[in-house]
Amino acid sequence: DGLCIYFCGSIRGGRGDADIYQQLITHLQSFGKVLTEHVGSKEVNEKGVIKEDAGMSDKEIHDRDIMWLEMSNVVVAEVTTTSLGVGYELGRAVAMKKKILCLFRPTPDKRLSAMIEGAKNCDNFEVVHYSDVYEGFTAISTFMKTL
Ligand code: 6K6
Repeated sequence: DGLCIYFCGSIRGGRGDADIYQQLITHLQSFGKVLTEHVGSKEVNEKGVIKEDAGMSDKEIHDRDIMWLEMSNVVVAEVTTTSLGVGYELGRAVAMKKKILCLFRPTPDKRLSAMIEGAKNCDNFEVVHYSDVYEGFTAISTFMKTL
């Protein structure tokens, strides 16, 4: 009930998967509070401009996101669209010893960074390959049961 979830998805790295982020966030909201729900917002474009947040500096965004990351119990990242910000958040989350689930949709021309795929271990860092959003929901539900 008091679970805080930090969702990561590309913003300036490209908004091509924003619809999928929104669906994954909606599913995650049945498990707890998603602190970063704006990541799935249709109001966010590739410049990272979001209506409610217009006027926040990059430093304010960074500092608020790191505070939310510290508050969170679990981190779920959709890593198919390459994003420096998501990679940075995942590195910080590992250092904070957070429970992490990465979701990746493989295609013939796309391989996940070795630094994400290779971070997979038994306890804190999971990487799941999936093909449609329903498989993503299942992966999230399975992961949440291990908490
Ligand atoms: C407001 C004004 C200007 O930009 C905004 C909104 N931008 C962001 N707001 C909140 N979180 C952000 C923003 N830009 C990046 N992030 C965080 O980095 C999110 O938590 C994403 O998971 C990740 C995306 O990084 P990039 O490198 O793809 O932008």
